[in-house]
Amino acid sequence: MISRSRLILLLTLLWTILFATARHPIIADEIAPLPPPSVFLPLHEVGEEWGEDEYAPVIAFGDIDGDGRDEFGVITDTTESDRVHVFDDAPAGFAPLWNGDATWGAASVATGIAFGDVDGDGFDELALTRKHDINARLFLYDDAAPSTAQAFGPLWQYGEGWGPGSWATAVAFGNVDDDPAEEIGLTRQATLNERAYVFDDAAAGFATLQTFGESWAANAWATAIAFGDVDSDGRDEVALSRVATINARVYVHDDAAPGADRSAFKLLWSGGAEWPGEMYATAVAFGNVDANPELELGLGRFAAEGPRAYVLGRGWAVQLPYVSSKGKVIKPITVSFRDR
Ligand SMILES: [Ca+2]
Ligand SMILES: [Ca+2]
Ligand SMILES: [Ca+2]
Ligand SMILES: [Ca+2]
Repeated sequence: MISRSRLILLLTLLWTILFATARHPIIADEIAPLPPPSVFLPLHEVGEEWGEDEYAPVIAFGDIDGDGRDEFGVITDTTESDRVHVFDDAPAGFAPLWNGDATWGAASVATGIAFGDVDGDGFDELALTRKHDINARLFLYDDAAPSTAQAFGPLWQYGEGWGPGSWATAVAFGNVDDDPAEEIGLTRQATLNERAYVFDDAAAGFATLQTFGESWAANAWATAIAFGDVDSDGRDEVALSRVATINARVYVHDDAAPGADRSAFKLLWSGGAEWPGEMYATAVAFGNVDANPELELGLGRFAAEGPRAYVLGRGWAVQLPYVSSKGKVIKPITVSFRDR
């Protein structure tokens, strides 16, 4: 029997074809026009055969073979088989490129995936994070370049020294300095010490550039990290979201080389300090939603009422409006340069 979601999908597809055909009658040798941008149709589907309790917590795109087209990566929460699946681009028919790490322990769950170019060669590397009580919590794999000895070979790992109960929650890539190679951002669940890291690129041996969260309360931890150039100087700033019952739930820090008059990774802005104790920030992202070149900040929130996500415009200064996704001014920003 056809499912309701499939029926809706089929009707949407049919409608789109009829709509497109009516507007643009198909003639020989004409390239079919794209549907309107309000319509997205499936190009590729993953996971039909997964177990009924298995889901895809995070997906990511990146050009891991350097041909200018992005590959697609997805992690699953399985503890029994491969945790990550990478598929080639559309012209390659989304052919499976790599399935990884069925060898992880039975208690080990993937939590994050991201693609980024840590050596600046135009081929993205792949990072995975996991929830586990021993061994590494972050894995970096090589690109799929033909010149590479082993595609998806292990490049680097981190977190072996973390105690039980400490695990990696998210990973992201960004370029916080003036070279072409990207740095790695990592967040973690822990009750003390660092809750987030920025690691330098491959040429610098993935040395720790910056850590965050040492002063946070024992019940506070970082949920996500994102990089974006919010001031158009060519270097990415760093945003963090966190679970906390007081003080800010999201932070934006400066880049790694802001110039003589500013210190590296200085706190530029923080938000969410006025939220009730049970609310926390679940996600951060940067994107460009308007005409100015500076990136805007996206924020996800766990809450039983009120906005669950925000798009925040440039305003990394004291007393600028804190704006919801509806453009409604909620309250002025309170900037806090201290945290407990
Ligand atoms: Ca590619
Ligand atoms: Ca690379
Ligand atoms: Ca860099
Ligand atoms: Ca910048």
